[in-house]
This record gives sequence, structure tokens and C-alpha cells, in this order.
Amino acid sequence: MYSEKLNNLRNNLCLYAITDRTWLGERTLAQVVEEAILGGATFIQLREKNMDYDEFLKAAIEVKTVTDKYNVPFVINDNVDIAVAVGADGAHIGQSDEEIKIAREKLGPDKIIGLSASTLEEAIKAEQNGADYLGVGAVFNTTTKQNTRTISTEALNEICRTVKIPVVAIGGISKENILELKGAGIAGISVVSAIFAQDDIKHATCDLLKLTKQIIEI
Ligand code: TZP
Ligand code: MG
Repeated sequence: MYSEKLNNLRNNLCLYAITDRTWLGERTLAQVVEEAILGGATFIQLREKNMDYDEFLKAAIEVKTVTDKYNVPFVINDNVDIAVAVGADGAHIGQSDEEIKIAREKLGPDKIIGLSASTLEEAIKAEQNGADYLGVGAVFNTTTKQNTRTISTEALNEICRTVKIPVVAIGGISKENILELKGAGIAGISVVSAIFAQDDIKHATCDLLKLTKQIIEI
């Protein structure tokens, strides 16, 4: 049962899109998420950094309506309580965020818990603590998140070879540099701006999916 969850998860992590309101313009979060899914995004994370509980809950319900419609896995960044409240598929938490053990107690065994890692030690610890997948980065320079630590492709590859759980690369990935990740052993890529900063989100996602399929290990 558990390994079945991980097998499905590995496939679902191929093109992992993380929301950001910066480039919404006149569009709603639901609209841009739908565009991304129609373009081929296989996994959606709602990431909100400046919202109170009620606003966050509303945004989570809005996005979940879309991910439910297309049956795409949906996780919440950094807020396990919102994930539980809306019945999301899980949560993505950082190394310094709520302890994974508490997150697992709140979410239960079947939900997905993702963790961020930037070193081999963090990756090993996260796996031992019961993470279902890892977001490893930043693999390239990014302006989307401040104060990111960077990781070389070699170190990313070492993590992928060491842990059993699937790894998605994150940070500054675009259609210009994605092929540099070929051979690293990743299950997928996780992007913000390469999807949500684009004028034609559906088209950009579709282009990215074609490239991602060339570099992932199945
Ligand atoms: N965590 C590490 S880098 C990053 C996050 C959330 C930002 C990724 O954004 P982009 O636009 O894909 O570089
Ligand atoms: Mg975090």
C-alpha cells in the first residue's frame, strides 16, 4: 500500500507547479491553475506567504475545485492545518517548518508530505522522518524566493542515488536550462515562474512538459 502510494507519486511529480500571485494580473488563481493543468502540469502546490487563515482557506478551496475537476494531486505549502481543513492530498513543509511527525499525525498515513532539502544530510533525515518526496534546490539562480541555498547537479544526483523517495528539482528551472538536469535521477521538476510568470501559461507548461519527459528517470 505504502509503496503503491510512492509509485503513483513518482509518476505524478513529473511537472510540479507552485502557485504565485505575483503575475496574476486580471486572472484568478483558479484560472491560472486550470491553464497550467490543461498544459500538462501533473501536481499543484498552493504557496501563499502573506495570508491570514481565512484568506488562505478560501484560496485553498478555490484551487482544490480545479485540481479535483482534473484529478491532479494538490498540496499546501507550509500549512498543515489548511491541508487538513480542505482535504488536500498533503502538505509541503520546509526543514524548519512544523515538525514532520506532527504533520504526519495531523494528516494521517495516506496523505503526501513533501520536504525541502538542500544537502544530502537533510535529504537522508527527511526520508528517515517519513517524507514521501523531496524538493531539492535551488538548482539554478532564482529571484522567486529570497535567500535560497544552491546545490550543484552532482550533489542533486548524489541525493537521488541515496534516497528511495522521489526527488523533484527546484529553483530557477526554465526551458532554457532544464536539459542540464538530465541524468541527475530526478522524478520531476518543480517550478514557479517558468509557468506562472508566462503570458500563455498553457503553452509554456506544454513546452516544459515535453522537455521534462526527456530528462526524468522512470
Ligand atoms: N524553493 C526553493 S527555490 C524556490 C522555492 C519555492 C522558488 C522557485 O521558483 P522559480 O520561479 O521556479 O525559480
Ligand atoms: Mg517553507
